[in-house]
This record gives sequence, structure tokens and C-alpha cells, in this order.
Amino acid sequence: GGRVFSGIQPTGVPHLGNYLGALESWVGLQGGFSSVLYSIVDLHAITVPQDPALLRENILDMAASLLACGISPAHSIIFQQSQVSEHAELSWILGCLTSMPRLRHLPQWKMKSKDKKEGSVGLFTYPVLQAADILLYRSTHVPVGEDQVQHLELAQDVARIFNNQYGELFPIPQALLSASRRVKSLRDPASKMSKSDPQRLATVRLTDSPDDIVLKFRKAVTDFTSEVTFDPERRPGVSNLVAIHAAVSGLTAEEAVRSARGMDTAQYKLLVADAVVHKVAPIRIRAGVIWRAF
Ligand code: AQP
Repeated sequence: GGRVFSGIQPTGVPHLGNYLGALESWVGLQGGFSSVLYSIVDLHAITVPQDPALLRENILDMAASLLACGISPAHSIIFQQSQVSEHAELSWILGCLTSMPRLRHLPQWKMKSKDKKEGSVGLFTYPVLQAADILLYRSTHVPVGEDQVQHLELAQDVARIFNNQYGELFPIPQALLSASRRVKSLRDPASKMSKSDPQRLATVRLTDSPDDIVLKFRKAVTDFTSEVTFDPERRPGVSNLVAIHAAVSGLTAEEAVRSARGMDTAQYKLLVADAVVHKVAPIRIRAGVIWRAF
């Protein structure tokens, strides 16, 4: 039983972080619930400026990538958010039940509005749109990373407020917390890997060629110690490599470190690149086939 909802923004070709942090678990949820909905959330993408032609292309890119990762239309509903106008309609209704201070305290708003002098109203209220995405389908389960827990709590609160005022309509959606797998930028291990990062070498995309993947790992920022250890606080660069290696190979971080015994970080980078190529190559090949069919 139960209904799963999740979304991804069409802001570029998805990357290793999107895959390890979300898409891989999305694949696994298929079949375990009575319905599973995955949305390409273009209304969320326009909370920051977008070029219309590029956005259209990114939506198709994302659809191809989702299919290539193993999300199957036979087992889940894959759709473009803006094609269902009720997302925006319900968002308005829920926005009327949400207080401004409640939104102002959400960490992502605090973070994102800090770099911009004035964030848009859309950026401010996008957690309400997220609540609408989830509640519109009366979803019961939402796969989320740690960074999204507070947004899900908003959806839960607003569902309760609505149910209290107007009668039981929405189930209270539960988090499906995935093991935290934050993939960091290969150029700056203090920040997360991101689709819209302008530094080409920072992000490993699911459509990168093996040569490109090797190049990006060879250039990955580490530190001046050549030994391979796992210490995210003090050695974020090398630890990111270990975490990626562990995730794509089904190892624990300790096992990954052990497999690097006798290697320096330069040699280890090639080992990690190879493990990533192994994981990503089949996805890239399938995405290419799907693209040509579009
Ligand atoms: N670096 C990451 N490590 C692990 N998980 C990640 N996710 C994103 N980056 C990482 C997870 O991917 C899912 C879809 O994300 P999204 O596209 O809806 O938004 P985002 O988190 O803003 O992703 P990006 O790649 O950073 O895009 P831009 O550059 O457009 O902001 C989410 O479950 C997210 O946690």
C-alpha cells in the first residue's frame, strides 16, 4: 500500500550526487507501493532565472536520464510538473494556510537568499509548492535527503492545518530517509555537487564519457597528504573520493580505505574514477539510445 511522490529539478543533466542521493533509491521504491510518482519539477526550476530553450531541453534530458537510470513507466508515473496545473492551484490554497515566519525559518531560504540580495517570492514560497506537489496526490511516503526533512515537516504541518479546518482530506506524508550520501563538488569539497555549478570539472554528470570522468577525478581537489584516509572533517577532499568509491562499489568507507592500501591519492583517484565509470557507463549508453528515440 501507500503512494510515493518525489521530484527533481530540470536544471541540467543529473550528476553522481543526484544519482547516489536520490535516483538510485527511486529505482528501488518501484513495486514496493501501490503507486509511485516522479515529477520533473520545472515550476521549482524557475525560482531562479532560466533560459526557456535550455529549460525545455533540460526537461527532455532529465526524462531520458530518469528512464536510463531504471525508472520505468511500467512501474511508476513520470511527468512534467507544469503539465498538471493543479500543483500551482493547491500551492496557492496551502500558501494561505502558511505563515511568513514559518517559511523565513527554513534553512534553505536563509542560505539561498543570503547570496542573492533579494530572493524572489517564488524562492521564498517554494516549500509551499513542494507541499502541494506531495499532498495533491495524497501521497503517504516521500523519499528525502536530510536537507529536505524540514520541508517535509512543513508539508505535514500544512496537511494537519487543512484537515483541522476543513475535514480529513490529506494523509500525513512520512519521510523515507535515505542513508545520507552527500556527494561534494570535485573542485570544492566544502560545497555539494550541483547541476548548476558553472565549474565544468566540479560535477560528474551521468552522461559524461569515461575519459571525461577520469579527467575530472584526476583533477579532483585533495590536500597535501598523499595517504588515503577517511576523515570528512579534516580531509574533505579525499573523504569525498572514499565516500563516492564506497557508494558506487557497495563498500563501507572503511572497506574502501582498506582497498586503497599502498596507493597514494593520485593512484586512488584513478581507482575511484574506474569504479564510477563502471556504474555510470551503462546509464550513459541507455540515455543516448533514449535521446535518439525522442
Ligand atoms: N550533491 C548531492 N549529493 C547527494 N544528493 C544530492 N541531491 C542533489 N545534490 C546532491 C539530491 O538530488 C535530488 C534532486 O535534487 P533537485 O534537482 O531537486 O535539487 P537540488 O538539491 O538543488 O540539486 P542540484 O543538483 O544541486 O541542482 P541545482 O544546481 O539546480 O540546485 C534531491 O533529493 C537532492 O537531495
